[in-house]
Amino acid sequence: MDGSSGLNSIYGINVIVAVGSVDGLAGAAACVRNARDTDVQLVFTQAFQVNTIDISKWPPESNVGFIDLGVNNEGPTPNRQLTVDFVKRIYEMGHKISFIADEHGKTAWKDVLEECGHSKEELSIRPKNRGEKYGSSCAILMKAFGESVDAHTKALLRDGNQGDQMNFDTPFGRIFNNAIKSNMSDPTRRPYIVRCMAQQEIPDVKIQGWMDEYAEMEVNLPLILASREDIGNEISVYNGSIGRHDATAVFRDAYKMSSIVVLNGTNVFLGGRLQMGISIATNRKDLNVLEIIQKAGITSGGMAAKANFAMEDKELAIDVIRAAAAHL
Ligand SMILES: [Mn+2]
Repeated sequence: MDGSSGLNSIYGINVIVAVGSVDGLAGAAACVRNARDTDVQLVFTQAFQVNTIDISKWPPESNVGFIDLGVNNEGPTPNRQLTVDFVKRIYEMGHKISFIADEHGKTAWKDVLEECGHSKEELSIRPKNRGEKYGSSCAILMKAFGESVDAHTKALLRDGNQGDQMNFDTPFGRIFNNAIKSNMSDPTRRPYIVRCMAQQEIPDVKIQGWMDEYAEMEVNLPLILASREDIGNEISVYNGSIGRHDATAVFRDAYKMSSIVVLNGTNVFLGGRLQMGISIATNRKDLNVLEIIQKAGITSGGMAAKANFAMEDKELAIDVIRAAAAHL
């Protein structure tokens, strides 16, 4: 495959389905910049959520590209059928998959395409295995684009490749990472940022505002960590109401002090709306905090490693978690 065929394929693209990582965002921006259709539809998803994508909104006979999207055969609930059904739906609706720039496993993609009556030979850019020469989606795109693309495109792909290795300390990496992390669940941010950064090197006022929110979170992180209260049984309580914060960063650092972390005054999704509540999280694999809290009759959402609930349930939640932790 030479550079020009990869680039030709991008030129005719109508829909990009990408994962919302820095690798996915930078790769999508590089593709938007080099596409003929400036209104390329941008769909951000995760491997385990492709069943929720509404294909009916896509332009007829779209050329579709996947970026950083692996087959859903890993993670806590592997179910590759989800990916098979998604690919089948795309073809049934009259669209065509033009390229798959993904490094999560080429054999898995080959098998899915064949199960859907297609083959990787139809792709202008083919999936790779991480650990091969092309360790990120941006690296795969860089190779496919070749030397003919402009400096802006190359910079996007270079920084996206760094982001895939968790290095966000690059001009574009910092913009994508910081503007997204201050509100991971806002569905409007990713398409907006990708379209903007496809065309310019510096963030606009809106994106700068999102980055400033992240800067505020970084300032608050040590203050929240300093609020630690050790209540025994490997449980620490932190005061998140100090200010805007990245809860994931709080938990990551708090696990260095104790295996069970209670974060008071943090944004949680409960009953379909975002509200101020409490999260209890653990890095212990033998403790399903969500199950324990739900069994106590507390309305709670989240996952095995992290439960979200309302402020008023704090005492009961801590009691049941303490009891469970003490018995394990
Ligand atoms: Mn990646």
